[in-house]
Amino acid sequence: MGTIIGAGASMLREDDVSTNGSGAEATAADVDLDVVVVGAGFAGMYLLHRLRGLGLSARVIEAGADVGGTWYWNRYPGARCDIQSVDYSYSFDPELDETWKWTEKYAPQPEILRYAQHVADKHDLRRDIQFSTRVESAVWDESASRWQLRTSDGRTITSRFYVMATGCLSMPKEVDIAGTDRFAGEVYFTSRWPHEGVDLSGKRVGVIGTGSSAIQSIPIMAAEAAQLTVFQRTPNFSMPANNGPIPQEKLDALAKGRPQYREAARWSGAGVTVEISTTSALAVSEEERLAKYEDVWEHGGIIQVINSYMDNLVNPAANELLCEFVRNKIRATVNDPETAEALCPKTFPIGTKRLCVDTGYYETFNRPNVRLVDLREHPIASITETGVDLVDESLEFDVIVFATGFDAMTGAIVGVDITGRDGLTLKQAWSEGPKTYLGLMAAGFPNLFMITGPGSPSVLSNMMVSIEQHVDWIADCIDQLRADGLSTIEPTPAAVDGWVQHVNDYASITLMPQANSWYMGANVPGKPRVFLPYAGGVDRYRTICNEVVADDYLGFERRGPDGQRRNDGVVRRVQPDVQLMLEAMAGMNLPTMDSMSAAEAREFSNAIAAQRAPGPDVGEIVDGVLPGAAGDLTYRLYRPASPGPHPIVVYFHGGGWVLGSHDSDDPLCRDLCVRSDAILVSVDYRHAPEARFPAAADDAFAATQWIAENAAALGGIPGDLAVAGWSAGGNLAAIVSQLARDAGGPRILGQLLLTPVTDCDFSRASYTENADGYVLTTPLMHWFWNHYADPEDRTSPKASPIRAESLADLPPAMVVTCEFDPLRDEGAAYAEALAAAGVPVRHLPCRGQIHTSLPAVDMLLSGVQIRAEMAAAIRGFFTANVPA
Ligand code: N01
Repeated sequence: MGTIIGAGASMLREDDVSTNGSGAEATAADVDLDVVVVGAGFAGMYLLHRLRGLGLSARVIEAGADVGGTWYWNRYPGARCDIQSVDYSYSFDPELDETWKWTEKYAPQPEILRYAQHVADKHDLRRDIQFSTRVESAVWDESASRWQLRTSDGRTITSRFYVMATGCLSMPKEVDIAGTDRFAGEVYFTSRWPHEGVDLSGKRVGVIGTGSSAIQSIPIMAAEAAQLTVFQRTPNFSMPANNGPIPQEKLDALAKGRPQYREAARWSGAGVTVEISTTSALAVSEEERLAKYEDVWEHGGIIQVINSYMDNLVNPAANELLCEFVRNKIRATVNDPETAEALCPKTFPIGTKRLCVDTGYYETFNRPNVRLVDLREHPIASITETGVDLVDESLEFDVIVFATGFDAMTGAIVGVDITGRDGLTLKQAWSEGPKTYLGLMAAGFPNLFMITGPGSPSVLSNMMVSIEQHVDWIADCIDQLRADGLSTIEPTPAAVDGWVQHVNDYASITLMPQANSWYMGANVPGKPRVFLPYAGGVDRYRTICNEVVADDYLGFERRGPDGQRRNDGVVRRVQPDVQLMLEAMAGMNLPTMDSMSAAEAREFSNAIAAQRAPGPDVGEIVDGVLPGAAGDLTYRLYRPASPGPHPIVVYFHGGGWVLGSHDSDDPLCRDLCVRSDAILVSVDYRHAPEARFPAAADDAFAATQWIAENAAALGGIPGDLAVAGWSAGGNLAAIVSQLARDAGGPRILGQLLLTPVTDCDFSRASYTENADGYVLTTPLMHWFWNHYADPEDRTSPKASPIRAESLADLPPAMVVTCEFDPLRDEGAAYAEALAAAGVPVRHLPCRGQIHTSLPAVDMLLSGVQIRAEMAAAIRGFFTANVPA
C-alpha cells in the first residue's frame, strides 16, 4: 500500500485504484498519486521499483503496449546496442546478473527487449504501468502543489511528483523532405518498425539516412532486397562491432567481483570501465599510434576508440589522425574508390557525432545490388508517387525506409504539453534551448523531474549507469522531502543558469560543438543550437550531484507546510579545464610554496614550469643583456615571423617579485607575440629577498628606458612601446607606466595588466573568498609581500600603484582579472580608479578563471579567447585603438 507524502491535498491510496493483469487502469475519473512517471523504458521501470520500495503510490504511463522503451520501438533489422550487454544492464538487482545470461557481446534488440520483459516479470512491474496511453498535458496546480495530468484515454490524474522518463532518442524527427506523403509504395521508419517484420525480398528499397540505425540495418536489408539504394547526406564514422561471444577479459573482470566491477563503472567517465589514455596522439610515433588504433579497432568499442588518446576530442590535429585511420579502413574495404571516398566523413571531427557500430556496413557497398547516392552531389528534389526524384535522376522504389533520426533529448519532453507555475510552458521556457539544473529539473516547474535530461551525461554515457544514478537521486530526493515534511522542490533560476553555463563551458573545451549533430540539436530544422548533454563525464557528474545533496540541496528551493528552504547557489563556477587542473594538482599532494624557503620555492616552480606545453613557435628568439638599475639584467626577445620592424611590448614575468624568469612565462610571451604580431621583450628584474623593494620596480623602469632607446636596434618601431605583465609583473608594468609619466618618458602607448598586484591591502573580499584552493593563496601573497617589502614601504605607489597621488594621464590600459583570484578585487579597483582618472581602460573580468590559468598556454583551452582579447588590446595600443 502506498504511503502518502506531503500534506494538504486528498490522495487516494494505491488500493483505491483497480488494476488488471495487462496494466493498471483507472476506474475513478480522478486518481491521485504520489508520483506519475512517463515511459516504461529502463528508466521508468527502475524508478517504479524504487518508488514502490519507498512505499509511494506510483504509476507509469506508457504509449507502447509493453515495457522496453527504445527497445520496444526500434525493431529494425540488425538493431543492437553499441555498449556491451554485460555493461548495458541493470546493476540494482544482483540476482538479475546471476540469472540472466547474455548470448552475445552486443545482444540484438529482441534479446534486450526480452531482458526488459524479464525484469518487469521478476519485479511485477506491469501492474502499475498503464500501457497504450499517452500523457497529453500536464499542468502544475500551485494551490494544491500537484500536477494535473490528462491522458489519451480522457482521464485525469493528479500527482505530487511528475517524472519524464521518456528517453533521449524516442521522438522520431519529422521527415523534412518534399513529397513524402505522395509515395504510394510501402514506407517504414527504423524508429517505428512493424512488430510483425517486413518482407523486403525481391523489392527495390530506398533507405534515407546513414546514422546508426541505417548503418546497422543496411547490410541486412541489402541481403534481402532485390536492389538497395542508400541516400547519404553526411557520411558517418563506423567501426566493426566484432560481435560474438562475450570477450574473455570481460568475463575475467566480472569474475573478480561483479559489485566492484559495477562500482568502477559508476565512477568512470562514460559509465563503462575502460582504460583512459593520458598520452597525446601527437606525442607518440606514427607506428605506435597506428598500433594503438588497430588494437582498439579490433578489440575495443566506441568508448575505447574515442579514448585511445587523451586529446582525441579536444585537439583538432589529434582528432584528424584518428579520422584518417578510419577513412583508410573505409578505403581498404570498399572496392570502388569513388564510393569509398563518398563514404569517408570529412566534415566533422570523429566522436563529435555518435560513432556508429556496424556488421558489414562498408562491405555492403561491394554488393552488385547496392548503390550509394551522395545527396551532396545529387540532392533530392522530391519524393514522388513511385520513388525519389533527384535533381538529375528519377529512381523508382517499392519501399522507402526513413532512417532519419530523432528530435533528440528534448523532443519527447516538450512533446508533452507541460505547463509550470504562472502558466509558463516548458516549450516557452526552453525556446532558446533547454535550461535545466543537473539535467534533472527546470526552474518554474516544481516537482517535475527528468531522467537523463538535457544537461546530464545521458547519451554520452552508458545509459544504464546514468539511468540508475538519476533514478536513485530522484527517489532519494523524494524520500528526503518526505522525511523533512516538505512537499515541493524546484531549482533556483541562478542554479539553472549556472548549470547551463557549466554544460556549455564543458562542451566548448571539446570539439563536440563543431559537428552538425543531434547532440547540438542541429538535425532538426529550427531547433536551437545548444550542446545538449553534459560532457564532463559520469564520474564528475555523480560527484556534483552528491555534492549538491550534501550541501543541503544547493541550488534548490524546497517548500512545505512549515515554510521554505531556499539554498541558492551555483554548483560549479570554475572553468571545467581549470577544475581538472586543480583536481590533478590536488591529487599530487604538492607542498605549499609558502612553507618553503625562497630558493626551494624557485626550484619547485622551475620544476613545474618544465612540464608545461612549450607554446607556439615565434619567428625568432634572442637572449640578451641590458643595463638595469644596479647592474646587468638578462632579457629574452620574441620576434614575430612577419617582416619587421614591429612595435615592442616590454614584458614583466610573474612570481611575486621572488620567483619566475624568462622560462616561467615563456609560453605566454610566445602566445602574445604570435597573436599580437608585436615584439615582446621579457625582462628579468632582480628578485627578493636578495634584492628587496624597490629593486624590481627600479629595474623594470631602467629596462623600459633602455628598450625605448634601443628600439630600432632591437627590430622595433621607435616610439611604438607598450608594457605588459602578469601578477607581480603586472604590478611592475603599472608602476613603470607611472614612473614614465612622471619622468616625462619614455612614452608608453598602453599597459596590459594581467591579474596585477596593485595594492598591499588584504581586506578586499577576494582575499577571503579565494584564500585557499586556487593555487595563489592568501598565505602565499603574504609570503611574497614579506619577502619583497617592509610594511612601511608597501604603501608606496612604487609597490602599490593604486596609491599613486594621481592616476591621470597614464597610458590606456587593459586590466584582466580572474574570478577565483585573491588579486581579483584590487585589479578591478585599479581599473576603476584608472577610469575615474580619465584613463581609457578596459577591464576584462574572466569568469571561472584562477590566477595562474591564463598563462597556461596550450594546456587550458578556456583561456584561448581571453589571450586573443589581450593580444587585440596590444594591437589596439599601437593603432590608437583605445580599449573600451
Ligand atoms: O539517427 P541519426 P539514427 N535528407 O540522426 C539523415 C542511437 N542509436 O536513428 O547527418 C537526407 O544518427 C541524416 O543525415 P545528416 C545512437 O546514439 C544507437 O541513425 O543530417 N538525409 C543521418 O544520416 C544514434 O546516434 C544504435 O546529413 C536525412 C540520418 O538521417 C542515435 O540513436 C542504433 C534527412 C539520421 O541519423 C540516432 O541514430 C541506432 C533529410 N531530410 C541508434 N534527415 C546503437 O546502439 C535526416 N537525414 C548501435
